[in-house]
Amino acid sequence: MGFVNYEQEGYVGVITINRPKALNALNSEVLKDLEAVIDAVDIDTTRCLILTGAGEKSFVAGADIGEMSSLTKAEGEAFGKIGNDVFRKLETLPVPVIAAINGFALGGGCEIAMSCDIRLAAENAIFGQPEVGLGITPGFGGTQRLARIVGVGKAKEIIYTAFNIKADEALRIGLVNAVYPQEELMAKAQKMAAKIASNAPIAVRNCKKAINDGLQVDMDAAIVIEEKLFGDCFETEDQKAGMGNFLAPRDKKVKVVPFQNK
Ligand code: DAK
Repeated sequence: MGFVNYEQEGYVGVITINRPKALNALNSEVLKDLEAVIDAVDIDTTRCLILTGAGEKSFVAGADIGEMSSLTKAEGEAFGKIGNDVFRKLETLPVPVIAAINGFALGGGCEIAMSCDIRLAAENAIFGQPEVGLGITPGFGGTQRLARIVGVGKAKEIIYTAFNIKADEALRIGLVNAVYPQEELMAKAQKMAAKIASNAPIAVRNCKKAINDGLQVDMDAAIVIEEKLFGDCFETEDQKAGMGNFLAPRDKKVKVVPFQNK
């Protein structure tokens, strides 16, 4: 569809932001297309998503500066809301999302990567929050998510200086999980996605919710969230299959029961 492609193979879906002439910058059309693609993901048949950008140069080079330059306050707020809604959808989607960062991840590009669960980067990836150089603050969650991922001091340094950082530095500070040569990036993302998809989907989904929701509250409340989501797995077909597979007699060839997402 439009500026965003979606392909699914087995349980893994790949979302590609496809506006390479503008280095996949996010204008309101891209954001609307992305929202429509996310809304259409069938969580009964999808167990992991990969988000990437078209081309070899850029993941997402930020929000569209041309479109933003003439916004009024009210329009700026409306644009910010579209972006924030899409980013929150990705973050709270009951399916893990791996960002495969194949180049520039600046401003809104860094922010959308941080809305994903796991970040894998190509060696040419460049990260940064250049907003203060443009006269604005990071507005798609950058001030919040970056501080949570890399810590307050590093986030403030990156945001106040607007310096870009390379993939190896992003790895060192924990902004990305791993760095690969560009030509290996998608295969590595696919391999990780396939591994995630091979596990019990309800359990994976509940882990995502427990981690995300638990980080918003104090430890006592977080443990209650965990207990609830732990309990929620019991009596599912997948819990029975997972434990049954483990307990099945090992001396005989017993057929492993696959996870059904039930
Ligand atoms: N917006 C629009 N077009 C962009 C773009 C962007 N962010 N980034 C690149 N392009 C376009 C360029 O204009 C150029 O278009 P043509 O001239 O060919 O038509 C094409 O992509 C290729 O770019 P370059 O020719 O510049 O390529 P280079 O290799 O020389 O440089 C670069 C690559 C990524 C270093 C450079 O393009 C660059 O600095 N781009 C801007 C990066 C940036 O500052 N990104 C952050 C944008 S600010 C809000 C919420 C969130 C936000 C805002 C508001 N609210 C709550 C309201 C988010 C803000 C941002 O993300």
